Amino acid sequence: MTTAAKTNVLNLSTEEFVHPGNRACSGCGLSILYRIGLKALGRDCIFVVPPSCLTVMQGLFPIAASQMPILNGTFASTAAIATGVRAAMKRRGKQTQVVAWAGDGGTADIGIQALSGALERNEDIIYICYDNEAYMNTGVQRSGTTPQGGLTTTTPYGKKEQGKNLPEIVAAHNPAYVATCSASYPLDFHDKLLKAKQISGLKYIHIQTPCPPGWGCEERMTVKIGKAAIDCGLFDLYEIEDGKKQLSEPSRKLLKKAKLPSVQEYLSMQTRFKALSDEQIAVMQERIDQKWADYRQEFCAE
Ligand SMILES: Cc1ncc(C[n+]2csc(CCOP(=O)(O)OP(=O)(O)O)c2C)c(N)n1
Ligand code: SF4
Ligand SMILES: [Mg+2]
Repeated sequence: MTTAAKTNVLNLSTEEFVHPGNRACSGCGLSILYRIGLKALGRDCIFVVPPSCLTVMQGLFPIAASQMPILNGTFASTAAIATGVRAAMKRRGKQTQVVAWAGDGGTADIGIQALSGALERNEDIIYICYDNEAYMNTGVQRSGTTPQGGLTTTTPYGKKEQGKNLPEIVAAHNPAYVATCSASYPLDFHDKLLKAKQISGLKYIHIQTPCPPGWGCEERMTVKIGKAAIDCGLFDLYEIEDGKKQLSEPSRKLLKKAKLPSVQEYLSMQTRFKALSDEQIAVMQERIDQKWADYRQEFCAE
């Protein structure tokens, strides 16, 4: 049921699908995911990408970072375009994977209607949302997934609302496959993509993606911060198939721990949370503790 860790640094394909050099900031979590993810997807795929850091990273004309065909569409229509491209491929008898790859703004906010329709129809596409928790490409505006209390240019005193739990919203549509990933565990992402390729219907993969300029951290901290989010139990890695949720190893191992590190450790690694009060952090910690108490009941029952 869960993805076995098949790929490691020794057996990871040495074939590269991304040309050296791209326009991402140094330390960008997305650039790790993109390079490793393409190794899992292979050459027979077409990407549909709305405006985002990924559009810029893939290449501003005339420089292209990617070796795959990419359709840059409008924000609102990513899943609808992917639906049409897949239908065209099917009509031609081709197995080509159609991969919609969008940011959190393009998924949780502007593209959610087209995504919801594609989910309801269970279209045979892979939809990847890399969630850097704000509209980064245009200068760090808040998005639907920006966490409560997070500082952005449009929430200068901290975001009031809680972030949308997008993978759970997607899961409520009962698609073929839902998985969460982290830029800090690119091989877990790689193997979940390998699995997604074998499943027909809509496969949704949601990736927490640290972004140094947007999160207010040093470039060298990207992987550590992503791991800290998982280790403190804030962000969980899991898969949902046939409505059944299974924690992936980096999160599953937390079930055995009597106490997790406090969320404060994760928050203090980034300047975007510096407006949070002690009371707000305590509420956040309570929510995490409750979630893990529920997980222990669900997964350690027998
Ligand atoms: C309809 C529309 N509105 C606004 C923009 C400007 N715009 C381009 S990229 C972007 C941010 C996208 O945010 P997200 O999807 O989270 O991706 P990220 O930039 O974080 O990678 C915005 C607002 C646009 N291109 N089209
Ligand atoms: S702003 Fe963030 S997501 Fe965008 S390229 Fe830079 S590090 Fe990556
Ligand atoms: Mg974003």
